Amino acid sequence: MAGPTDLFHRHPDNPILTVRALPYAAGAVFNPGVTEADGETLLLMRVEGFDGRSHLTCARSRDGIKDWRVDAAPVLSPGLKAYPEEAWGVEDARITWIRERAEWVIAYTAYSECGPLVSLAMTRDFRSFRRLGPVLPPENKDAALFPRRISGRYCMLHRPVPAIPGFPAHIWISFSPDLHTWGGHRLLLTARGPGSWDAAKIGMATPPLETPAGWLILYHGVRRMGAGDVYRLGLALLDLDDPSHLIRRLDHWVLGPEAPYERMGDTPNVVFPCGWILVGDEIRLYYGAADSCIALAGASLEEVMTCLLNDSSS
Ligand code: BMA
Repeated sequence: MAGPTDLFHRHPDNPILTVRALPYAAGAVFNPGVTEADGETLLLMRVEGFDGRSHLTCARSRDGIKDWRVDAAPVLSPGLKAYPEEAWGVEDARITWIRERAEWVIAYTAYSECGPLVSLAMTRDFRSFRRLGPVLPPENKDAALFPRRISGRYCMLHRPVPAIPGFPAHIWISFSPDLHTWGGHRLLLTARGPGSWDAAKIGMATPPLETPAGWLILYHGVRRMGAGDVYRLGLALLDLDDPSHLIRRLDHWVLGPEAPYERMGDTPNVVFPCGWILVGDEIRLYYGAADSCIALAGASLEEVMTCLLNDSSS
């Protein structure tokens, strides 16, 4: 049986996308959301401009690895008068196809002058977007929606930050009848504190993936080291009918910065995915590396589930 750190395999062509693939000049491209649209892989990438603010731009590819066609202009940019909470940029889009709505709902970080907060936007074509605006106040980010209602309610995972300096930041779950109003807030997954790889703060990586055994959750965990933060990834499983119930959580991380493009960049030692897709049994995980470029890693869903379900750590 594959151990936790054997599950994900980096693609040999990594990094699969850098700023050189963009049709306009920018500082960095990273942390993409991903979905399948019109038979292609679509990335909604965070692009950092030379003013230091981020916007979102689409890239499409037939095989999801090469020949990316990047839009000539951003699809979601900050600076609109109607959305002052985006004044410092829009970041880290997580895409969920919601079948009953026949549209994608995107949870992203709007960076306001009062800190980061959670905003939602909808699209049917990744060309025009309908913003719902902020749904959770600052400081909050790393939000991801479930693909369907559970017991009649939409569900969202997110990461509020405690106002007390040094307090760890955990993942919460909230519920909504209409995507506008969120309540029933509950603590779901905690940063594990000193001595662990996910000590200081944790946040959702990708939207939850439905499996017969439960909702598969990938999250990032941060450990503060002498030389700075290290971002790694962990797995957990939530109950299908009651996602506020944690079934299992691995003790070990499953992917951490090792490759040079993950170790060196604008922020060293970061692997930061915002999306994955399932192709047959293969999980394709797209992630930002060192806040500078985009990389791809694959894993077998069957192996992931076997590892998680046979783990005796929690
Ligand atoms: C997090 C987010 C991510 C970023 C990561 C590492 O807090 O802001 O966008 O990739 O830090 O710098």
